[in-house]
Amino acid sequence: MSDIDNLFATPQPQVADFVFDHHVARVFPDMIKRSVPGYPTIVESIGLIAAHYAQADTLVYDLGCSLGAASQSIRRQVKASNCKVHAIDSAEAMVERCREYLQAQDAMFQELAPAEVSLADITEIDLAPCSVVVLNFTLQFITPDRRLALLQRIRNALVPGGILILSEKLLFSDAATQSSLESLHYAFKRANGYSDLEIAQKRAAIENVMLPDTLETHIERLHAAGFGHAHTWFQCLNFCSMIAHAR
Ligand code: GEK
Repeated sequence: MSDIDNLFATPQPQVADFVFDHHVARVFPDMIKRSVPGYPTIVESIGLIAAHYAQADTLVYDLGCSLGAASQSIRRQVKASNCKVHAIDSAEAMVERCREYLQAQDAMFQELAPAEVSLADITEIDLAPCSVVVLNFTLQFITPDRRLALLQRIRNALVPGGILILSEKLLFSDAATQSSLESLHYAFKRANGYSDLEIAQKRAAIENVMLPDTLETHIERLHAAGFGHAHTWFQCLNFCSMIAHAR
């Protein structure tokens, strides 16, 4: 169902800003696996973590779900009764394909938690009572001045004992760490078959669209949003995933 990502393989006179359109949706599983170190482990573990924290009669949200990889993992592993997955994305091309992927999963497995997919901007919707919320590499695409308000709404929708799983590319305030992990990330992409041209053009396309923060900024913002303890549970190079606990 997924094609090889060669979107940036030919020279482009002017590299346009990255958008989640039909071209990206078509190659997305290949693109994210070859670009984000640790992505398969993170996705599989999100199901495990969600299963541990999901509570009966609540929702599990997958916000910025793309093609629903995290939702699929959650549906397989969450066993809490009357627990439903709500996957949301603002890109029509992603939502269309996400529905197809989840229907294909329905045809292959029994005993999956039910799932619903919606087209919506996650900075504008009301959230229902939930025990687990997943932002798997989504917050970095939200305009920085809207991030705190989104986290506050998530915090307020979480039931006691609920958690947010937040995965992000990281920046490092220490220049030597930043340079070391950034060059290792490019090495990771080269090892996965991307050329220097593809890496440079993708970087140009994404630099105004995806704005990463440092781990310190994330933790401070999570506390400001009303979360209690927040900690990393995974890091591979400059990509990490955190758990933030609702008090
Ligand atoms: C995964 N979580 O595979 N509202 C809803 N969706 C949004 C918004 C918004 N305001 N802004 C961006 N998105 C996925 C991967 S990709 C990460 C997430 C990446 C969506 C956007 O349309 C895209 O599908 C997703 O956030 C980011 O587990 O491509 O690096």
